Amino acid sequence: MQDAITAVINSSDVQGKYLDAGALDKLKGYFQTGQIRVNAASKISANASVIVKDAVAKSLLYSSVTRPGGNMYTTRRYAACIRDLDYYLRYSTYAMLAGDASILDERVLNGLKETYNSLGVPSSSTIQAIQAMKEVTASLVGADAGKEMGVYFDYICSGLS
Ligand SMILES: CCC1=C(C)/C(=C/C2=NC(=C\c3[nH]c(/C=C4\NC(=O)[C@H](C)[C@H]4CC)c(C)c3CCC(=O)O)/C(CCC(=O)O)=C2C)NC1=O
Repeated sequence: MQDAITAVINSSDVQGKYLDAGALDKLKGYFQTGQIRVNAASKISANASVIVKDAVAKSLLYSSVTRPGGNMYTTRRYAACIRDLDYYLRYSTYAMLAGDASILDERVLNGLKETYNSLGVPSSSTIQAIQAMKEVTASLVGADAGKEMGVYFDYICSGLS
């Protein structure tokens, strides 16, 4: 896993250079938004189950996936879906804190599309639910942090499509 700091340092290190103005600007931006990131993470962890529940209500509930024959039908599958959404929320929060998406590649997206294909989990409905989670999260944490969280929710969606 990388974060905004190691990303900048690693790229200077491979060139054998001190941090240049661009690299320092990136770090400055990251440090200046530190409080916003931590506050957002705190609100998200206190409200995670509500965020997931509201997102499901906005996107999946009473759709074809929750009806007989749909991939969320039966309690076991419904619960697996809720659990997956909670994974996406938790890992997006980690990535937002780190200011870097690499944790999503390593721990979430690696092999996910293949797993979903083999179990018939519809990526399009999953993406809809993640987009709903993006809206619900933004309304909770405010526009700036919401936009930053959106980067990582979108990253998961592109990994799934
Ligand atoms: C932390 C990283 C991580 C991820 C991301 C993860 C995902 C993940 N989701 C799974 C299943 C599943 N995922 C879903 C999800 C859905 N079905 C729908 O119709 C909805 C659109 C959607 C929810 C948004 C369902 C229903 C299953 C169970 C499918 C089945 O067993 O038939 C499985 C198969 C094994 C299992 O059931 O536990 C994995 C590995 N596991 C992990 O360890």
